[in-house]
Amino acid sequence: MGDLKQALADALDGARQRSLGLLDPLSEEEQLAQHSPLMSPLVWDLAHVGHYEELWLLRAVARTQPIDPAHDDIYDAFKHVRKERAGLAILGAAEARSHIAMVRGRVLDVLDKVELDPAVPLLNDGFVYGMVAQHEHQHDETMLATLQLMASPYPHVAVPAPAGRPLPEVEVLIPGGPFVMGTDTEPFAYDNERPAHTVDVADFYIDTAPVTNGQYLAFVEAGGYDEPRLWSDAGWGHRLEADLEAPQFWSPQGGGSWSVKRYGQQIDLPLDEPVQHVCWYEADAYARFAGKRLPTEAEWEKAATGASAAANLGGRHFGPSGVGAYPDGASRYGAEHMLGDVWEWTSSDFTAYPGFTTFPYKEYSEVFYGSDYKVLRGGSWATSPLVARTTFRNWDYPIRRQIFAGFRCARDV
Ligand code: AVJ
Ligand code: FE
Repeated sequence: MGDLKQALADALDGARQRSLGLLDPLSEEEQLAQHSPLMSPLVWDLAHVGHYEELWLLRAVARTQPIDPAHDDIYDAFKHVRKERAGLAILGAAEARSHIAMVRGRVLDVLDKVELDPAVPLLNDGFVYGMVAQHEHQHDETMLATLQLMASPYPHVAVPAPAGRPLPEVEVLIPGGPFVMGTDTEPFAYDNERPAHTVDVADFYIDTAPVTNGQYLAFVEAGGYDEPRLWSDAGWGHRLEADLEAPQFWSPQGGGSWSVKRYGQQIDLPLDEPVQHVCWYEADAYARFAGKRLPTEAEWEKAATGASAAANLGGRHFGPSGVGAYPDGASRYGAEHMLGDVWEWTSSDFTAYPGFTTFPYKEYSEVFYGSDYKVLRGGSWATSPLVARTTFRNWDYPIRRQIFAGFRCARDV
């Protein structure tokens, strides 16, 4: 096998070891259960990544026949909403494992023989293999969100995250002017990151780091959740309807102290870590409280120029690091934690870049374009380094909190 093929096989293997490792500590019942109406049964995610792999690395690449036609319904994310999936005839824990292992075996045989023809867009630079490995890692992050929602503690070993350090300055100045947004050259970039195009932004300040639990606590304690003037109309409506009072998983301990539930353990709120499990409406209200605003995704991407993957990624810490823990990952402008720790809500809707074309299928990006979804950037502590890059775009509804999302603020000069 050539170097590229070996790297692709390694990427697939790395994703698989991660998926299996995440589910290893769980009983069959826990893998089949519906832990939240927002999430799939864990074993559905596992078999779904195998089905996606069959679709792209066997059926698309090698024109094979469907292994089990029923899977085209059961494991299609568009055919059944998440809360219905436990009621489908899904594979059990052992069956799912042997099924996806069988698919993987055939995939490696095909990879061995296929010509990665640069004239075929799906195969150029091994794109479709990168797409499938990224997809599995994205579902691993989804599974980590499900595990956090489980009623019983998730047995795991968290490698302690590095401590923070005092930041040199609270915000950095990003000079206005054109920059190149998106990419034409990242081999595994999704269609929504393309094409590269020039965008002009005015001078702005952006926070050096994401808003911390300590900073967010000041908003909670100042009555931010009871001050409609800090919220958008839709945000205030949602705050009332969902009875939001603090980030998800926080609980007051009396006397002004708070704890947070993390994978079933109750810990003191770590004040120096980025806040997570806040929805877009909460982020937007906090920014108003701070006299600032959320950055646009163009501003975010410009500020992130040169940020490196010296960052809290890959999930081994099971939570964010202290703010300031990764000075080496700073962007060209001195913005830290742009990659890793928490996804960062931006003010932008998820829309197509000028010149966008769907590739290779419209259900990855195109069907989600519009004003229903807000863009998140940067990846979280649970995001694989294979996925985290400064051009990567994530999106979700502005009410969602189960994802590992926080934010940083910006302001005009
Ligand atoms: C990009 C995270 C919004 O989980 O819905 C997984 C990724 N796409 N399978 C999602 C995805 C197809 C997607 N997000
Ligand atoms: Fe998927």
